Amino acid sequence: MTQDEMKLAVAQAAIEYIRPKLNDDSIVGVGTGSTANFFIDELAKIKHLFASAVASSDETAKRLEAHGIEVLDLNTAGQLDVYIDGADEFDPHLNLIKGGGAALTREKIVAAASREFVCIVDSSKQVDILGGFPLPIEVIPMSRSYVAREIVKLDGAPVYREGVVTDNGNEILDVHDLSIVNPKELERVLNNVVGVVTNGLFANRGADVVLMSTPDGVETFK
Ligand code: ABF
Repeated sequence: MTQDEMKLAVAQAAIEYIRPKLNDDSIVGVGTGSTANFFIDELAKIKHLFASAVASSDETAKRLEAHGIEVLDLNTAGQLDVYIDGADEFDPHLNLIKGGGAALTREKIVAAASREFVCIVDSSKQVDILGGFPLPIEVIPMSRSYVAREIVKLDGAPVYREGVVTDNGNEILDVHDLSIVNPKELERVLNNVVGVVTNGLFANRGADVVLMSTPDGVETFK
């Protein structure tokens, strides 16, 4: 099975997972990335079963609209029933690292505004301890060097993701060499560094469900 076939399989499993929860008024939160793109293409096939969507990035909004799915601003939508998105890593407690696609801030906002967060991944994303994937941090541009120095004090090795500007006009630092044994605490500590907009740890609001594609089928973690 190729990685794309696994992404398609988990996208289809997510459709089956959310289908019974949808009604004419449902607004679906939709994430960003290649797995989310498979999900969007599958979601388009059942667009008659829900009202509209909220997107976690401009790229996702474009893809949804290209399928004829109405995209609402989150301020208009209010609380969402369900949010479906990928991740870069997940641990046994369903804590996540996200933000490899630089959309972490809007992803965290949409996740926070949703009753249920369904994370869709393939088995390459499963880890015991988060941190093998460099932790993305979105920063206000003028704070980048200051935030980097503060992260070095936390024993991380920050690398500026050159040439990337987020949908919010900010920059990304990718933090290497972290072994994240207490993700909730580190998420809070990083949030308190002045200039940090968002960090890619989704621990204080992790996933409610992870659907993980393997060559033998899709596994569910709750
Ligand atoms: C988003 O897309 C991100 O938070 C994460 O960085 C990435 C995962 O992408 P992919 O599905 O392409 O591996 O969900």
